[in-house]
Amino acid sequence: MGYEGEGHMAGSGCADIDECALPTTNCGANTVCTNTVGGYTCQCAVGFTGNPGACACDGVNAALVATATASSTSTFESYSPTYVNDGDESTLQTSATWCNDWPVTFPQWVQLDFPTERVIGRVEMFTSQDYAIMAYDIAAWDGNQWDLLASVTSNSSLHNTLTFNPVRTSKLRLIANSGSQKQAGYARVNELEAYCQ
Ligand SMILES: [Ca+2]
Ligand SMILES: [Ca+2]
Repeated sequence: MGYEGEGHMAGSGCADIDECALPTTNCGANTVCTNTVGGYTCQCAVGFTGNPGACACDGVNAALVATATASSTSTFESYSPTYVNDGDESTLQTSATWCNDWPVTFPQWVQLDFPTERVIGRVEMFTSQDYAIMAYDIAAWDGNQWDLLASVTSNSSLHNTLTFNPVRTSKLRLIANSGSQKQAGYARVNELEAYCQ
């Protein structure tokens, strides 16, 4: 098992079989298959815990290891996109929020780049006190384009929980289609969290 050709000793004409490339190999859901000489191993994918065949969502906010960037950032005060994944869910306005530059044309986005692909099925969004973003989308990069995961309209809440069919992705975007009722030209995001489920 695990080899093809004559004999079963390395260097005696055996060639390893890449079991991971075979359609008959199935590590189970949310796993990573790694080919080895003479065999293969299955492990739970990043973001999942347990054993292959029963890998469960680890419940960790994947955004914490992501790099945050934005389409534009206000230079008026300190509105860095790094505030969206600093682990602080504060909805305070000062030095705790990303805010787009002004004047700019909407949509404006803030993006999380994960170091490795993650399965995302839930997003938690926190915005600034008094500045609930009225309309925004959540989208995931599928390698070719941005796929819409959730769309929020007529929002007046500072905290939104958005759930959707889990996707495997390397990048997540919040695309603000407007600002707040108070300031239509400014979208403010204080924290963007991403979970498997
Ligand atoms: Ca192998
Ligand atoms: Ca924050």
